[in-house]
Parts: sequence; C-alpha cells; structure tokens
Amino acid sequence: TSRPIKRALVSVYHKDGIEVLAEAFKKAGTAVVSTGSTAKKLQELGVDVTPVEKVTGFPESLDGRVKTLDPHVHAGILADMTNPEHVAQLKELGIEPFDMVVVNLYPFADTVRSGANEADTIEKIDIGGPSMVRGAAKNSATVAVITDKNDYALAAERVENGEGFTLAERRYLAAKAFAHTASYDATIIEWARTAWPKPDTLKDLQTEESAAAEKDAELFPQTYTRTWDKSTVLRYGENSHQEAALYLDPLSSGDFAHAELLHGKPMSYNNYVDADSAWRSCWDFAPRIAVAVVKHSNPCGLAIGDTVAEAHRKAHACDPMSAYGGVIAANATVSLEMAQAVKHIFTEVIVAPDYEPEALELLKTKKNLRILRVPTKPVLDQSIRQIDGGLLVQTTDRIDAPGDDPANWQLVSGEAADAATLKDLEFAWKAIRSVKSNAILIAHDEATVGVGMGQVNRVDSAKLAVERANTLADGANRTKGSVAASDAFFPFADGFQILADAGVTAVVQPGGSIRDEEVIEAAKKAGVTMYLTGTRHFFH
Ligand code: 93A
Repeated sequence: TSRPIKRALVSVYHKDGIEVLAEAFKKAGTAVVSTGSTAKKLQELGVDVTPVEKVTGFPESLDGRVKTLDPHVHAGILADMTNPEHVAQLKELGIEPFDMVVVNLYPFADTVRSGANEADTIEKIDIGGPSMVRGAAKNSATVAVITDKNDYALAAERVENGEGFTLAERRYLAAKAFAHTASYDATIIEWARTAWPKPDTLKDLQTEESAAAEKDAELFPQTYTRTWDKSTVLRYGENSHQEAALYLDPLSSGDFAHAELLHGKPMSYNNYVDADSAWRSCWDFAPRIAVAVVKHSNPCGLAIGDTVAEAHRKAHACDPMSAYGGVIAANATVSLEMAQAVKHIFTEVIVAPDYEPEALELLKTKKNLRILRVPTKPVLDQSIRQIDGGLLVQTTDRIDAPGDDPANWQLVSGEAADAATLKDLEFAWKAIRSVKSNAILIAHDEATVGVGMGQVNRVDSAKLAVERANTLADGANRTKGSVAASDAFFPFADGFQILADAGVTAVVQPGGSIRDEEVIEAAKKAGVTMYLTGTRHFFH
C-alpha cells in the first residue's frame, strides 16, 4: 500500500526545519511544486522547484489571497489515483497528481496574541492552506499530508528511501491534518465571536426559539468554540499514578496559565490548582493589597495590609501550621520585607505580579520554591467541570452580586456595626468566596483568624473555624471580638450558636433559610450583630 513520493506540493509559512525535506527532495529527485517564498527558500537550498504559477498559469494575486486556489492544483491533490476514471480524466486535462502535500498555515493565533488590528488579523486567515490540507486528507487513498513540522524528518526519510507512506500511515496523517484545520478554524471562531458579537439589528429579528437555542453560545462563547493548545505534559496528575497535561488558550497570554516561572522546578498539577486558587483569592480584594496562603485549594490565611509584607504577616499568622508546604499569592509586588519572612517558611509556590529585585534574589536562594510572575490579573470568566459524558459550565463566581455590596445588607439583629467591624465583615464576606463549602470564616483586622471549610454540615465548619482561631501556640482566644461569615444560610441556629458562644460580635450570612427567624432570635439573644446579604457563595 506504500506509494512512492514522486511529486510533492510544498507551501509553508514557517520555513524552519524544511532543510531536511529539501535534502531528501534533492537526493530522491522529487518533482516539487511550491508557492512564493517557500519556492524561494527551497531554491536557495538547491532544490529544483516548479513555481505554482507555472502549474496554474495564473499569477499569485490579490496580495497573496489567491495562490493555490486553482483546479490545476486541486485536481492534482484530489485525484484518487486508485480510481481509473480519475487517472484517465487527469490525463485528459493534462494535470499531474501529487503524492504528498506539505503545508503549514498562516499564524492566526500568534497574530491575535500580538495585538494586531482587525485588517491584519483577517489577512492571516489562511484559505488556500486549509483547502490543500483538507483536500489531501480527504484523498489519503493516494496522497500523504504533512502539517506538523515535527513530521518533516519522517517525511524526508520516506521521500529518500523511495517507499513513501503506507495507506495506514497516510490515513493517520489525514486524521492529524483534519484535527489541525479544525482547531485552526475553532481559533478563528473564538476570536471572531469576541470581535464580532451579534448586533442588535439581528437580535431584534430573532424569534424566541432561536434566541433560546443560541443562549449557550452567547453566554459561553469560549466554551462553545474554544480550542486548547496542549502546552506541557505534566509529570503526573493529582497523584503519581494519574497522567496529566496543561492545555493553554491559544489566544491569550500574560494570564495565570501562561505564568513565567522565574525560579524552581516545573509546576506540578497540584501546584497549578493551588496557585490558581490563591491567585484568584488575593485579587478578590483589589485594589487593596492582599495576600492569600493556600493549601489543597483552600485558604489557610487571607489578609489585607497597607503593605504586601503586612498582608503576608497577617495571612500567615492565621494558621502557621497549615501554611507549611503551602502556596502564597500576592496581588502586589513582593517586597524584600515580605521575602525575608517567606524565606523562613517552607513554601511550594509563590505567585505575584512582580518582585523587587532584592526580594527575587533572596527568594531564589530557596531551592524548592517555584517563583511565578503573572502580569495580568485573573481574567477567568467561566468555570468548566467535566462530568461523565458532559461538561458543566457556569460564569465565574465573583464578588459582584448586589448582595455583595454592604450597602445592600439587611441588619436583622443587634446594633449597626461600627466602621471597623463593618470593614471586617466586608473582608470576611469577600474572603469566604474562596473557601470550599460548607464554609465558616472568622476574621479580625481584615485578616482571617480561623477558617472552617469543606465540611458536610455547617456545625462542624463552625467548630473547626473556632478551634483553628483558638489554637495558637500562645493559647490566645482569637474568636472573641472577631466577626464571622457563612458562605450560605444557617439551616438551624446551632452553627451560629457555636460562633456566638465563642465570642464573635457580628456575623454576615446570606439568610433565606426557612428557620431564619430561629437564627435571628439566637443572634438577638446573644447580642450579636447580624447582616443578611441575600447572596451566597457556595464553592464545591
Ligand atoms: O491567502 S491564502 O489563503 N491563498 C492561497 O491561495 C494560498 N495558498 C497557500 N494562503 C495560501 N497559502 C498559504 O501560504 C499556505 O498555507 C502557507 O502558509 C503560505 C505559504 O506562502 P509562501 O510560500 O509564499 O510563504
């Protein structure tokens, strides 16, 4: 089933690596047809090339938009040479068949990432390239298609040894080629859906049915079409027996997944999960300076500070035991003062927008610390979770619901909080967004002092938060005089009572339980100020 490669069509945007193929063409005496600058490059390498214009009898025109879009080219690609009728027709038409097509496409994603304007971006939508690739892939019965420059060496070997590719090999290359053009198109769609949203003139004409049918596409344009570049195979997944890889959005840069690793070993799967979670947490407090310390994607310390060092000191003080082996994220440039503190704490990853030079130098003395720089604040607009046979997609949980604004909170027990207490309540409410449900968080002075997370009932979360707050080495009771937040309503008064008994002065919670009255009664009895937000922040 092998078919020798006697005639090849080569049209590549990126010329790097083509030398190995040029050598093989020369040695095997392959007939090569090629486009503009590819032809020039191959000629420089000593290959005897037929310019495509000679085959088409038509000049490259319209700024290169029409180069290979011609029946003399496409009949040569699409003729199934195992079909006698095709063979006869080609002969009649005076067209030579191709045995191999080597194409790589205009760099559309690179162009978008570079911030090019619309006209330049449109010009980088390759039309002729995908047509040749898809034609060759369709006709893999007789044509081999190469789209990946990592396959040049392989192609060169098969050109040179005179055997070409077997049918199974050509089929495989065809599948790979279809995947290539599909992801190329999907990237174009991803760009176009953002650049060219539906205009009102079309929305006005829409029927209810078609609007409903398109809702998911409009809500989640990225999920609808997004393609991912597999960037790295990770050493392993959550556990060492699981395989894992990191996929990147081909159109974005400067975000967390594209983080610059300034120092340390490559990021692991768990490092990515925890650092992403810490990164998002600290940015919830912007424009205030905040630091998050995260373990197993839960915060073991979150704080706002006047300086980044202060924010870190306060965040670390929440739970120094759990901070061991954790991930630290700051939403401001890491100072030398903060680095001096971090130096003494075993930390897996630190992520920040930037580092003072001396801070970076000092942190780099820690061999096992991974230091990440991420210039862009989180842009995540949707979260995707795979379930068996499907994907669940939702918009990202942010602190932007009406109930997240303290101005909209409803005072249901006790006196209105004074300014300092209200600040702490606001802090606690923002902080609870990052804590896995059921979440109870105790805060003081715009820092967490006790976090209870991930329990299957709210009472246990409350107990855990209080226990954490009160188990510092010096035996201090940090719950007394602090405030607390609950990510969802208290279904009964018992969870609240644990916080009240431990001495919190104010609580913020969504409300909405059928037993709200019971809970509010308990708050009144305990003399605890209570606000209802009407918004909850479950996080599972
Ligand atoms: O503008 S196009 O869509 N029109 C074409 O007819 C065409 N033929 C090949 N782009 C076209 N190509 C692309 O040109 C190929 O996909 C390849 O990326 C590039 C190679 O051009 P050159 O050899 O001049 O560098």
